[in-house]
Amino acid sequence: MDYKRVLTIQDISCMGQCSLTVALPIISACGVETVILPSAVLSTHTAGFKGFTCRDLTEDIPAIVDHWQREGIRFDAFYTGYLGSAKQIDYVKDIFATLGRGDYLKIVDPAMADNGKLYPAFDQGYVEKMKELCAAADIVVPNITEACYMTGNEYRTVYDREYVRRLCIGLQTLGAKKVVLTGVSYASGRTGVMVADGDGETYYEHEFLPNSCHGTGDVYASVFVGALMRGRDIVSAARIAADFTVACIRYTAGDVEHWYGVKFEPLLGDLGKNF
Ligand code: PXL
Repeated sequence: MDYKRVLTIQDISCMGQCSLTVALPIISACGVETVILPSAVLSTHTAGFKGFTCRDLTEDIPAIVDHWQREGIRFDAFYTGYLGSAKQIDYVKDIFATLGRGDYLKIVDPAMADNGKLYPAFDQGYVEKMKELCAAADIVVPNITEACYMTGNEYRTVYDREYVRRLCIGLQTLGAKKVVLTGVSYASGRTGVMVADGDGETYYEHEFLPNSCHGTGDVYASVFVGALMRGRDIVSAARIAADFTVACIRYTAGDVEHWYGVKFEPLLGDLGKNF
């Protein structure tokens, strides 16, 4: 087997089933070596818990990267999610430019917004910086809100294919080679992902489950990265990721205590069977 090594750069939310605590187990379950670079350590994620702590790790990154350089450590892919600061984005761009091997892939989930709003830690300055990172990416995996912030389109909850095409073209005009836009819904009870890969667009539609869960974007992007690394093409990877995410949301439905994340762990064994 072709053994791939991914570097994922995002925060550790100690509690909350998102970012690294999701990416590490999921990409590993896909059979891919997963190296982590924590952007920050938070006691919980920022979407619903009150009074969380946050230690930004931006200043630790250069020494870590220097060490990896000295050791000759290289990666087949980079996958970034929630980052700690705008300055960190410059470090991440350097990492993209220096630590890849072979035809390495750069996958950016611009995790900074949802439901029409930026997450509490971010502002327009961060959006501008994230546009730079997306410009350097092979594949970006935004939701509709993030795509709107980065392309200057107004956020809508009801839209047509033309609107979605505008978002994808806007992201590609920034410089992102391929776009996997999540949460694209044209009919009630249905949602899906739009893959714009430069040659055309492919829409994969699936069931919409009303219990919206935090962290589903991270579950989605992690499976997508794992599937790509296991040799799936972009449309197949987008489909496997969507099916797994829906299964996790369904598994979590009905547990009101579990508002902060998706219960993905019992389904990891099934995920591994895809590969
Ligand atoms: O799931 C995205 C995410 C990741 N990390 C932190 C977050 C969020 C979303 O709110 O707060 C710290």
